[in-house]
Amino acid sequence: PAIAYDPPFPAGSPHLRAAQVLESNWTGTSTVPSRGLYPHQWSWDSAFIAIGLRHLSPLRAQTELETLLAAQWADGRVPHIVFNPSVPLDAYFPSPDFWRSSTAGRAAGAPRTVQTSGIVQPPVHALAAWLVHRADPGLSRARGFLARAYPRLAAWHRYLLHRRDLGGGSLASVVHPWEQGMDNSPCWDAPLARITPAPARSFRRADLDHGAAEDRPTDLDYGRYVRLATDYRDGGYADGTDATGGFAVEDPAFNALLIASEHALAEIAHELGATGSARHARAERLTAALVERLWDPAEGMFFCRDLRADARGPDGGHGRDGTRGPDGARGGVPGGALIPERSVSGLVPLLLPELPREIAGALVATLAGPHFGLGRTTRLVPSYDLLGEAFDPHRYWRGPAWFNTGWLLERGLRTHGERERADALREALLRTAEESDFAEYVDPRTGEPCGALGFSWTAALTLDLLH
Ligand code: 9YW
Repeated sequence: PAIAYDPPFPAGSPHLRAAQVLESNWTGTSTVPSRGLYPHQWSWDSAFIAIGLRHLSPLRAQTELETLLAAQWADGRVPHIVFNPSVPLDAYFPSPDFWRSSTAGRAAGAPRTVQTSGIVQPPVHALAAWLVHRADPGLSRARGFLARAYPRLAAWHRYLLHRRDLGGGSLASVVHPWEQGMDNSPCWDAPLARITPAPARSFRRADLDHGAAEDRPTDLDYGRYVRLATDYRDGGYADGTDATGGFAVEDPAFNALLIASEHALAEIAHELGATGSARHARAERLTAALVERLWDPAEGMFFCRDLRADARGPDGGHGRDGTRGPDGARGGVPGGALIPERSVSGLVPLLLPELPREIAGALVATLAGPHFGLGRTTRLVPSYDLLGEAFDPHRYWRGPAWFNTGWLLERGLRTHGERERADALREALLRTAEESDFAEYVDPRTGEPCGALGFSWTAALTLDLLH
């Protein structure tokens, strides 16, 4: 839409600078995460971007989500990338000719008119749609924004809750590290070690044209990402009824975002004149499943569950403190084993208001404790355990702090009445975003910028925190 906005902010103010980032990353129908590194539309980026964009232009924020949802597959999946046809194929890898959505994805109902990837990303969209609606309910109602988005969002959740319940315990599984959004998290090291990497010469990494190699995943990681994506594609992007693929993980952040979005969908249903109570009830059941399957009371945080772990093998169990049974299952929880790596993902469920009080309290203690150090040794929440063997303050999701997880935890702290900590985290996020020129990620201790600058969700979530 041609709605050049003119935010009334003084020159050089953080508002204006953040708005400028979003303006220059806007393509006319959606926002690229970063001009050089990520020149297409990414799914969970768009949700976070819309949350910020609503403060500048509710119309653009609605359009951002509408563009993404227009690329939804008939089976309900919302693809993790929607490709811009005017960007050259070699600008980003894997490109549309790798995913081949319109042919390989035909049985799963990929759209014909637009090229997409075949995997998904965390379901932040219903939450974003609800927040975008609330920024300008009059415009939203006049455009039928929620009435049009609701069936698509409902189908998206149905896909995740039915086709992706690979563990049979009600949670959604991811079948590729890119789906969870934290590509090279140390959580994936063990499940990925079982995957035979695709030969390095079989693909070309465009990301290294834009990012420093030591800030990015390794070539070996990429070989395994490519193998998993190729296998999924060659199977027609079909989801088995059990964990038949090489990689299947239940992730705490992915599922917490699904739950938060299910609550938002209940609010949307209510706004549209239906009752949202069945959805609220489902979100509560999912919260119970999250606790049952992924919470570790001894460690005071949530962990990923690797559904493909050989539960009978010597390291099939949780393995750290030896208190797990030889089958790796805790308290009779069937399916795989918890992965003993502390990731920021395991803190994100703090977002959920109905989390039992003692669990919320334990998460806050873990956030401020030695592994994440918030307010003590770190100014922002690291993506991975400061004391973990794999910790690297500059390498992508193996230590650096990211602004989307920071925003989610700020919300979580506020939700659970931790006002002082939330205020401090908010201040640190704002200061670091501005000082780093809206970096993609930063060193969690020093705030030193890493990855791309002028990164869209950093700018968008800064704007949201400023409001
Ligand atoms: C890649 C776009 C995406 C994010 C992911 C992040 C990265 C793509 O960039 O993945 O090529 O590695 O890990 O969370 O959505 O910003």
